[in-house]
Amino acid sequence: MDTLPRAAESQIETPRLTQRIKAHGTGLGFDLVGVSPVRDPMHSESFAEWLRRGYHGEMGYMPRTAEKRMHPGEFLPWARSIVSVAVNYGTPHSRAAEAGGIRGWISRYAWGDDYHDVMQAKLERLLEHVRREAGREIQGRIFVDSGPVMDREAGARAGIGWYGKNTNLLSMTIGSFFFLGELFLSLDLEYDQPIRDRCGQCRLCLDACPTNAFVGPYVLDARKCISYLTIELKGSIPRDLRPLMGTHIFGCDICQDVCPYNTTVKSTKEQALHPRQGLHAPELLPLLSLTEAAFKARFAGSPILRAKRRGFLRNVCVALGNLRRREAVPALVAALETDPDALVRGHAAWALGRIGTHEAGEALREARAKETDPAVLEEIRLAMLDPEEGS
Ligand code: B12
Ligand code: SF4
Ligand code: SF4
Repeated sequence: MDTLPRAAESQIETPRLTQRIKAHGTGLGFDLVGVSPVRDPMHSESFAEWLRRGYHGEMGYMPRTAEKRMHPGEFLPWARSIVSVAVNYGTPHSRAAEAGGIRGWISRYAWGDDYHDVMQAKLERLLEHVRREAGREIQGRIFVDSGPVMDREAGARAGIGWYGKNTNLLSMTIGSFFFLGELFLSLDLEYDQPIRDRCGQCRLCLDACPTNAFVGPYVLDARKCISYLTIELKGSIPRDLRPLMGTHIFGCDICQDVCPYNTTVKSTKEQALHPRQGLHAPELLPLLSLTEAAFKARFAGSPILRAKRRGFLRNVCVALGNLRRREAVPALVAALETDPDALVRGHAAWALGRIGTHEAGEALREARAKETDPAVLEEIRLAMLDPEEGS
């Protein structure tokens, strides 16, 4: 948090300043800009209940920072207003995988550069602009999913979108494929109003979730969500959920892809968020042979780094086990025999068990004789016990 020396110029009145901040935000490439006062979240009780029920799983930072998330005015006592911004990351790429090959699915938000970097840079420029315009000493702080702030609560209060039943914020103009960020300011501004719910009787998203992760409308048990399983969960993926994950190797878009408000999504204006080469429906087998260095080089500046090599290759194994293509057996056998990470070897064993060919069975038997890690040995034992297990 920085402060500026008091500027000599006269102060600009609140409505005009608000309009100028919004116009500048739009000029910087934000698709939506809204302003709200600093208040406790509208759904604090739902959040507390979500934590009490343990729906956050291993995301220990959620309960650790809950007090700050629920009381932004105590967390940042100097702050008066929040400028919420949204950047559309939608592109017209279809859900259908590209023709041929053995392919997986990376969620749309992770096709381009890391959004934290893209939005942080724009918000810094917006903050500089606010300081120039305000003509007096102000404080400001930027968040892009980067601190104990509830991005969707701020966005909803600022009229950026309404809470869809899938818990994502939805906008009439850009659907829900957008990122959120905030600029907290020590300025009073003119505030927007929340917009009304437009989900009505629809429940397409709730019914489409392959892991049944929604406890009900607006409540997600993150522990079952493919996004959590493929990105946030660091260890072994629960065996009963693996068969439900399809070919997702990083995140999931299903509950947004089915939403009627996403059928006519405009393509992002942000070049950095357009898909990098090979990330739309990527070929899976080459990913299994990525070394640590190759993984870091291939995904430099991408959100995919968050899963780390071990988590990402674990996910690739699960997708291959679900595809059950015999052409994948040699690559899975190589992973089972030589991957340096026990997590990857264990999930490769599971995938071989699911594919269940003679060659896969032989590889499992041989690995059982050589493997020393107890968790991998258990995966091998279960894979050999019942190749159809979990299907
Ligand atoms: C933890 C987290 C996750 C977790 C948990 C998700 C979740 N729903 O909470 C996991 C890993 C599963 C996840 C997944 C995804 N995430 Co996420 N995630 C977050 C994070 C860090 C915190 C969210 C949070 O506070 N959760 C707590 C729970 C209780 O909140 P909630 O589920 O939203 O519940 C609220 C509503 O349901 C509402 N509510 C409750 N009852 C009622 C009743 C009514 C009538 C109404 C109207 C509302 C309402 O109040 C609750 C509390 O606010 C935010 C960033 C941030 N700092 O805010 C990003 C964030 C929410 N994620 C984001 C994205 C893009 C995703 C994915 C789409 C990524 C992907 N493709 O895989 C998926 C979407 C999955 C889904 N259906 O939500 C974006 C969402 C942008 C948007 N348009 O909404 C955010 C805002 C990041 C960002 N800065 O852009 N995420
Ligand atoms: S992101 Fe996928 S797994 Fe998670 S709630 Fe939506 S449909 Fe279900
Ligand atoms: S699919 Fe239907 S219920 Fe779900 S967010 Fe979209 S409009 Fe709302």
